[in-house]
Amino acid sequence: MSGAGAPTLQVDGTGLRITIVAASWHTEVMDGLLEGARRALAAANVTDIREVRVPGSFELPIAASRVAHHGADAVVALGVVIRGGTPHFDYVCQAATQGLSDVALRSGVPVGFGLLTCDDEAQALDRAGLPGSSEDKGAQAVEAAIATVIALRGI
Ligand code: DLZ
Repeated sequence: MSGAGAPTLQVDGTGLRITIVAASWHTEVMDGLLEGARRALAAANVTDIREVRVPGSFELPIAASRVAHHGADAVVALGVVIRGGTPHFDYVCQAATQGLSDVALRSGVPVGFGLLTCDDEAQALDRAGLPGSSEDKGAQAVEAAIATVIALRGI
């Protein structure tokens, strides 16, 4: 999947309560995703920010579900899964992706999807919003979550 074609979203999240739920595997990539998300929240004027850390991406949906049912206007889920030599990658990616989608649909609370699913660490670092990265998926997940809150309010 290519990052080309991503929209430029100018979002104002003033007054929103946003919680980041973040996995802990692959520290350097996660640090980049988290910093990108924090930068985007500041740029969008969001000041009510919480952060919840979970062990791995498999645990993102349960944390996102709890947060979505306890007052957050939006959730931003961050994680990175790197393909190994076993089918484990597919199971973790599938569970996290489907789980996060279920949380959004069942709760009605937008979930920004900042889960990287990569073949190797180099792909992940290139998307992590670090110096030299070509993409900033943590920031994009924040912008998408805020834009969706605003879009839903207009319906
Ligand atoms: C077990 C596992 C593996 C092999 N790889 C990753 C990964 O690349 N990224 C990630 O976020 N989590 C990984 N995990 C951990 C699972 O997500 C989960 O935390 C454990 O299976 C315990 O439930």
